[in-house]
Formats: sequence, structure tokens, C-alpha cells
Amino acid sequence: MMEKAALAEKEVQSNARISGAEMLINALKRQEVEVLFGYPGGAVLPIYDSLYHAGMKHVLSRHEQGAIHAAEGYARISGKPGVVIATSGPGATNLVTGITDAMMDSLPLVIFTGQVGTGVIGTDAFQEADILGITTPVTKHNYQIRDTKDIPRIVKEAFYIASTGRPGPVLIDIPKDIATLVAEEIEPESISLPGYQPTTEPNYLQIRRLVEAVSSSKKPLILAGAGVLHAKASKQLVEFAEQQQIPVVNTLLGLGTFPPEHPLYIGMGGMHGIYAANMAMYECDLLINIGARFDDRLTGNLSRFAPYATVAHIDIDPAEIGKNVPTAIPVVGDAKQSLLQLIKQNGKRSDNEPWRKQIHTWLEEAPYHYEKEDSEALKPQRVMELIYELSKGDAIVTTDVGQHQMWAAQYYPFKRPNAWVTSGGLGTMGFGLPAAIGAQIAEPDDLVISVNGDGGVQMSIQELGVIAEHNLPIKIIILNNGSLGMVRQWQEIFYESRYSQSVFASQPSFSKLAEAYGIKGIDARTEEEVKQAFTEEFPQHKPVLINVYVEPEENVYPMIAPGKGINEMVGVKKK
Ligand SMILES: Cc1ncc(C[n+]2csc(CCOP(=O)(O)OP(=O)(O)O)c2C)c(N)n1
Repeated sequence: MMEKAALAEKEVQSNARISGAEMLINALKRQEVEVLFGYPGGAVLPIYDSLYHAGMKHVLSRHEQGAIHAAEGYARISGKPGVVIATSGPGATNLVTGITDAMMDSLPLVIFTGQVGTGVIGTDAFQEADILGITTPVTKHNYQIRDTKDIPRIVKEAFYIASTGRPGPVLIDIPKDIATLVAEEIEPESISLPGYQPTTEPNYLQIRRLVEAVSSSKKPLILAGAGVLHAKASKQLVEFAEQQQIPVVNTLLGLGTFPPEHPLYIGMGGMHGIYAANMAMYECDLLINIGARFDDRLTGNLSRFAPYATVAHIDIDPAEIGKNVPTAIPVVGDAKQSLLQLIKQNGKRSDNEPWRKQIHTWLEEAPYHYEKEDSEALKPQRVMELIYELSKGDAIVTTDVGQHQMWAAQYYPFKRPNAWVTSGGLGTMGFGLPAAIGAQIAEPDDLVISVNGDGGVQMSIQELGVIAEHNLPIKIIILNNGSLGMVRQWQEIFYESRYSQSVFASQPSFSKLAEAYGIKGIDARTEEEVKQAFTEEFPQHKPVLINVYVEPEENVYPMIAPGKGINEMVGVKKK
């Protein structure tokens, strides 16, 4: 009896009757939410009214897509859920791309959408959209709250679901009357979700099988993806690779999980990855995937992917294992827990010196390469090298999507985890600029560099307003090639240079646009101008937009053409 009474006391946060909106604010505070990214409207007016005196930081985006990409950038850098609020109807539907992006890249988000009142749901009421139906395939979970008293429980569950297991976006739809009505505020002490029990501890027998496979392998290889970041397991990854002397390839999203200068590091694999990484994936006899999805941009033609390898796959999401690549050794579990188990086993090291030598030969004979002298114009790869040099490799880098994204991945080696923010799975143009806002808010004292194409930056350019308003010291760099470069590249290679709708006939002055928002704008055309701009601007604690005109016809190489195998790269220049 005593115990029950004590529990009941703990459960009740306050027995005063308060509005749903106030309950929501209280629930967010209990989750220690530092910042909300959002945009108001009719259906969320009660929530915004409660926010008025709540003393919580709210960043008013200029478009809901800006808010959700900022929340993604925040989540990627801080490791905490990004929180978003938007109104019903168009506010909610403007979030859908960002929700899908977060789902693809496993980013924890908690998204609140307003909804029309419960009495008119289903009547095509003003600004009604069935956001539950729309987002069911692209959320980890979604809720519509039908009773005010459920708010504390549902918010608590949503944060738990978003940030545990394989992280992902959770959406909570709140009808306007539910936010307005009053009820007693009760938050249950514990969460009870019998249908959601992520497996974090790996199965011992599978770990043993993997240890034995390593011992008998002559050509072992680790493929490390963003699951290593989510599990905060970079240290353990290095420890395991060193203990067993296994070389490491990264996925695009896994960059930063392994020190780039480490002798066991090969580099990024996949469509625009480094030759040695793809050859290693082709030739290895044991491929240990840790927290990666075997995305088609990584694997190329599946029939030619790792054809000689026994595949082991460590993933917290069992649905990923065997989805694309037949897997002999499945390990369901958290990457850190699994690596700790593997390290503890301290298995017999594989005898693989010739393999490591072979990898070094590949690395030496075909590093990333571009022709330095074949045009007057500045090479985008050179600009990326300068960004690296003049930021001393210490920056947080966000990118948009396209050629510049691949050059950033190739020419900016990440020395630490959680410094790389890019849209991998969905490849969402318009991501880079708002993602930098979230990253800078998560790490106010870090140097945040946002690398963009002249196409994609225009998809979120309105977010310059947020950067100016909050004086966020982001260095916005545009690699301006006057075209939708990646599309132009594919048209050049696969469509006989028919540049259908990929070259801009007209463009704004990006530097003047920045100035119009109150942000310093610079145009640069030569290496000297770029160096000067970076040297002067990177140390300043204020925003700047540097528009760099680059060679318009430069292509990203090496490349695996669609349908080709990872051993069939083109544009590899051998020394
Ligand atoms: C929202 C969206 N629309 C279309 C695409 C297809 N797409 C991929 S890359 C690209 C070109 C990007 O051009 P730009 O932003 O100028 O960057 P660049 O490739 O020149 O570096 C396009 C249109 C996309 N990824 N996302």
C-alpha cells in the first residue's frame, strides 16, 4: 500500500488543471529541450500563446522546411532530438520532405503539428490535412492526441521512441481544442511500450561466430556507417580495428567515425568513393558492416558487390540485415555494445599483412585526383582543399546535395565524429543552409561552414533571415558553377551533353542577396580572392556568404555508373 501511494505521488506532476498547451510546454521542459524550431499558424496558436511566457528558445524559420532541416542539423551535431512545431495543413505538409529525410538518415526528431478541432476532423475543414496518413510511411511513429490528459505521456513516449533503438522522427498531431482544454497534468513515471523493445545487447553466439570469421579471414574489412555515430562508438571502432588490424571503409554518412590519418583508414566507398575503398569491398573475404544500410549508392550493382566475402552485419534495426545483401553473420544490437563484446573476446588476429599492403598500393596508385591545369577557372576541388586548410580541418561542415556535396566528402577529411552534416539517403536539395543553422545552434562556438551549390541554396535561401536575426556566425560558401552541376554531369555522360533544364539562364547576385538580409556578401573568382576571403572571414564571429565562381564543366570522379559494379569505376587516374 505504502509503495503504491509513493508511486502515485511520483506520477502526479501537478494536480492543478492546466491547458493542453501548458502541459506540452511543461513536458518539453521535463525533456530538457533547449530549442524549438518552428513556425506559427491558426491551429497552433494555443501552443504559441503558452510559449509566450515559457522562457524557451524558439527559432522562427522562414519556411517550415527550414525549421525541420535545422532540427535535423541540430540532432546530427548534438545527438539530441530536434524539436519542430508547425501548424496544420500547409504548415504540416511543408515538413514532409524533412521528415522523410530524417527517416532515411535515422535522425531523432520530435515534431508537433497543429490540427483542426476534433469536432471537424474529416470534414475538409480550413487547413486540414491528414498528416497522420501522409506521414505514416515516413515516421518511426506518429500520434494524434485525442484527450488532453494524454499529452504528458505521449510526449514522454515520443522522445523515448525518437532517440532509442534506431533513431528517427516521431510526429505528434495536436487538434486545437485538445491544446486549449484543461485537464489534470499527470506524467506516468515509466514508459510502457510492449511492442517497442529495441535489442541493444548482441547475441553472444553471433559475436563468437564473427570473432572466428575474423581469425580465419585473410582479407577482412570493416564498413562503418552512421550507426557508429548514433551509438557514440567511434572509440570502440578504432579499438576493435586496431586490436584485429582490420582496414576501415566509411559510408558517406559514416565519415568522421574513424580518424582519416590512421594507417588502417581507407576512405569513403561508393559511387564517388576512393578507388582503394571500392576495390577493398570488391576483393575482401570478410565484410563487417557496422551501422550502415548497404544503400545502392554504396554497393553499385548488387550482383558485383563484395562477391568473395562472407558478410557480417551489426545493426540495431533487424530489418536492415539481409535487406540488400545476403548476410551470413547477423548481429542485432547497438554498435557500441557489439564492439565492446568483440573487443572483449580478443580473438586471434587474422593473418592479413599482404591484404593491408595491397590496400596501401591501391591508395598510393589512385588517390582522389583532379586536373589542376586544364582550365583558367578555379577548380571546385581546390576550393574544398582551401576550406580544409584554412579551417584547419576543425570545422563542422554542412552541405547541400550535388557535386559540391561529393567534393566536400572527398576533400574534407573529418577528424572527429559529428562534424559532418549532409543529406545522404534522400539527397534533399535545400538541406544544407538550414541544417547549418541547427548545427551552429547546437555548437555555438564551433566554426560551421555550409557548402552549397548555386541551385540548392536557392531552395532554402529565405533562411538567411534566421542567420541574420540570430547573428549565427555561419560561413556560407556557394560553389557557383552556374548550373545544376550533378544533373549537368549526368546529362554530359549519359545523355550526350543534352543539357535539358540544368543550366541557369539567370541567377541572382548571391553576394547582394546576402547584403539584403544584412549579411556580408563576397564574390570570389581566383584562388587569391578565395584565400583572402577565407583567411579574413573564418575567424570572425559573424555570418558571411562567399560566392565562389568555379569551373562550370568540372565533373565528380571517380564514379561508378548506374548498373555497374564497385570494381568498374571510371575516372580513376592511376599514378
Ligand atoms: C529537392 C531535390 N530536387 C531535385 C534533386 C535532383 N538533383 C540532385 S543534384 C541536383 C543538382 C544540384 O545543383 P546545385 O545545387 O547547383 O549543386 P552542384 O551539383 O552544382 O554542386 C539536382 C537537381 C534533388 N536531389 N533534390
